[in-house]
Amino acid sequence: MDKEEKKVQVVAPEKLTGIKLTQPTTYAAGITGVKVAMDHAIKEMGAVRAFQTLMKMNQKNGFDCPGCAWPDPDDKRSVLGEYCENGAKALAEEATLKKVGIDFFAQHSIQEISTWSDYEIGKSGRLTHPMILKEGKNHYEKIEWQDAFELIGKELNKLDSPNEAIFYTSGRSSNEAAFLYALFIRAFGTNNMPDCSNMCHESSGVALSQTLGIGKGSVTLDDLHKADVVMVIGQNPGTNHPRMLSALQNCKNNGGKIITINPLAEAGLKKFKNPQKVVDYFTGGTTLTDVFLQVKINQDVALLKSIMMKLNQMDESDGDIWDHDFIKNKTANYQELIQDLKSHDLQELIRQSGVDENEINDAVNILAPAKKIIICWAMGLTQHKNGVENIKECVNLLLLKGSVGIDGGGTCPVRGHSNVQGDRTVGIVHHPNKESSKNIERVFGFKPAMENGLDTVGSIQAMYEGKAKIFVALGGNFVPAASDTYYTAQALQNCDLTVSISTKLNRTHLIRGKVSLILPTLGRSEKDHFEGKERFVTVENSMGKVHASQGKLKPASKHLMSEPDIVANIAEATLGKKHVVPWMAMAKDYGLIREKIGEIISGFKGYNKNAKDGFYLPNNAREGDFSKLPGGKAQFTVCKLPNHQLKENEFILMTIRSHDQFNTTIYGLHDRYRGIQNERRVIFMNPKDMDKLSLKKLDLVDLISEYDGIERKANKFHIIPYEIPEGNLASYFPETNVLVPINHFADGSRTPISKSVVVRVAGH
Ligand SMILES: Nc1nc2c(c(=O)[nH]1)N[C@H]1C(S)=C(S)[C@@H](COP(=O)(O)OP(=O)(O)OC[C@H]3O[C@@H](n4cnc5c(=O)[nH]c(N)nc54)[C@H](O)[C@@H]3O)O[C@H]1N2
Ligand SMILES: Nc1nc2c(c(=O)[nH]1)N[C@H]1C(S)=C(S)[C@@H](COP(=O)(O)OP(=O)(O)OC[C@H]3O[C@@H](n4cnc5c(=O)[nH]c(N)nc54)[C@H](O)[C@@H]3O)O[C@H]1N2
Ligand code: SF4
Ligand SMILES: [Mo]
Repeated sequence: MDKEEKKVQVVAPEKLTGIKLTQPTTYAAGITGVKVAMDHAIKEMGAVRAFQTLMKMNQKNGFDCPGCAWPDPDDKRSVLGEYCENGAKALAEEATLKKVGIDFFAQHSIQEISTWSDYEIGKSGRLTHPMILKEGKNHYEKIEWQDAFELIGKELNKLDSPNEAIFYTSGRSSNEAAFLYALFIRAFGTNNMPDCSNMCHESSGVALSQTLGIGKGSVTLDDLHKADVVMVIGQNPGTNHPRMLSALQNCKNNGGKIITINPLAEAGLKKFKNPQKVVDYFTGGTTLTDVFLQVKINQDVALLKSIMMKLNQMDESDGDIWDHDFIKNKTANYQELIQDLKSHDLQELIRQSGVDENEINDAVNILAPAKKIIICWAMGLTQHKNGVENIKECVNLLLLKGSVGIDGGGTCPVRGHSNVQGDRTVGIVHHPNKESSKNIERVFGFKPAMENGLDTVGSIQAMYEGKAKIFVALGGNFVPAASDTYYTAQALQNCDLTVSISTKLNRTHLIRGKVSLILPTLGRSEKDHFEGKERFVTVENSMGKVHASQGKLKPASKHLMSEPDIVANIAEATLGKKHVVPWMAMAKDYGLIREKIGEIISGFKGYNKNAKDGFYLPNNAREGDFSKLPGGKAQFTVCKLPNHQLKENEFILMTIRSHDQFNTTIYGLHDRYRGIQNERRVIFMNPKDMDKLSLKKLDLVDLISEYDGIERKANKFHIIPYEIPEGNLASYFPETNVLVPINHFADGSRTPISKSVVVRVAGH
């Protein structure tokens, strides 16, 4: 092979696919949603298999949807199916009949595959065999499982320090797999456990732990139905948590109100036609949002401050707006917060937020008499430099109203991956928890690593600088998901060994260390047999409920191993057969893993007995118990306003999801609700900004970001005139990740600034 051929494309080709524009829709779901869901499922899975499997998804005794982390109802499940359009797409993607086997890799070099789009790579199908990419080779070849494990063990043991290894986790792994993985990593001697959460809800975890004493949300699904007001901030549930719309509809039917804060008028937040309610087809569905505040990107703090100032003025004149008993008994720093509010100029805050004052007044009038308030949020708040403070400002409002720890009120960070929350609970954290460390020592008789490990950004930097040499990923697609794609790719290419435990082929598999391994694993929807016995796993949803998930489909290949089996084998190959932890026995019997989780992590007593019915984990904020916080009180925080010094012709770009993707997995090329067909290389821009730059609809442009003197470029995007605030842009992730600088992230959580990247727009 010549030198040219050896280059792998680390980013997807900047190739256009033939855009068509339609009108953005005004409602989500409805009959089109059902049709699209079935089209995807039938195309990938075959009709009979698709229908049968979908009926088992999110049912008791069935399997948990591999899509997002939205909870299922506690009791009654719908006989029509408990899933949404994007849940069906997630299943179709996993349960596809297409295969990526030994022949596939013999036929296609990594260089060739890298010239395909991420959509094409994903559509190749399911991985079927363990594969190795040897040093200097361009094709993956088959390797026996045992040889792969021995190679990993040998390489890990060769390192000068365990801290030269990085162990990534994406949030789809079960509690059992994640617990075993974390246990192994800490027995090996490091806490280098970067996790997809670091790029996602880390800001929520940090803000909530510091203010309310628990890094998770406080509400249940039932609370959403009972709330007086639900605020949906920085979240697009119609696409990313579609069944949340049923909960919002329920809330509305019970007399609740919804306030939406978003730079985009997302379809699902306007109107929802419930696919399970025949009446919705005739009545046009439910209008969900009562007040829409079209905030400028990253001006939520300004907006929330202006809302709180107005409410505070009402409280000072009439009283009874804030919950003064709650504030007095349960909170700290109230005076500081009020003083700070008063130090701002209201009109200046309103101007900065970009929202019309009359609309702010509408929101204020809804909030004033309300007590049961829930704030839901996702990436629109977390992925900014002030991501942690964005969330603390939401907590401030809830605490002022006494809305935390009551029925129908509280915090609702809406989680991404279907078990990202569970993975963290059972031990995937780079800052080791003292209590569970002590318990590990008591239960297993070894001292787990105690030094703080590296998070996602820290791991990438360490690999880039040659300080870490082995990268192991339990799921995920690290290179396109992380920021600064070229930098991240170089970091992996500097490694001696890269290992991916995956269900499907993705770009990270092509970005090799000296040697690379792909270890194919079972998906959620598949039967997990061991010596003739069927096993089940457990997961935790966005609201802290743990429950069982049991796959129903025949596995994509008989050569797949379950995630716990793979982890246990790696552990044994690394630590030896005589290690104090019975790795293989635990992998064989997940009940034993659950028993140990019960002994080590609080809240899991009776785990095996309760797994099938499901159980809620303890949640101090839900109970209104803040005793573990300073002074035993929930904490108000004085939050600063974000400071963006934009130069002439600079914009703030948010990198968001289309309706047809799950993170880096591209289901299709449409973004139906936003009126985009057959193209992902688009930038949404305000028509006034287009005029300023003399741009016309569909013109082609490049994006340039410049941080610390380094220019980063993403080329060839169609300009789409869109109802987005002036000075703001939106485009899809992961195409725009090349623009996100590695060393710019949220203060306190180190979450990359994926929703506020400063860019210039240039003609292509
Ligand atoms: N179908 C599908 N489901 C998914 C995923 C998927 O890719 N596809 N991903 C999963 C994962 S891992 C996650 S974390 C979640 C992500 O769920 P979301 O957070 O809903 O995903 P994003 O597309 O990143 O959308 C961010 C929303 O925030 C808004 N926004 C951006 N910046 C700001 C801001 O400064 N202020 C405010 N108020 N709003 C802002 C955007 O307009 C957009 O509506 O979804 C999960 N579910
Ligand atoms: N610019 C920008 N970047 C972002 C974001 C953004 O909004 N903007 N969002 C961030 C967020 S919120 C997140 S969570 C991360 C996501 O980062 P990741 O979690 O790393 O990425 P995914 O695309 O979800 O990973 C998909 C891959 O997971 C594997 N997989 C799927 N199911 C399973 C399974 O059951 N087991 C195993 N072992 N593997 C499986 C498949 O091989 C698939 O290719 O991206 C982040 N990156
Ligand atoms: S809302 Fe999320 S978990 Fe529920 S079916 Fe849809 S994608 Fe799956
Ligand atoms: Mo996420």
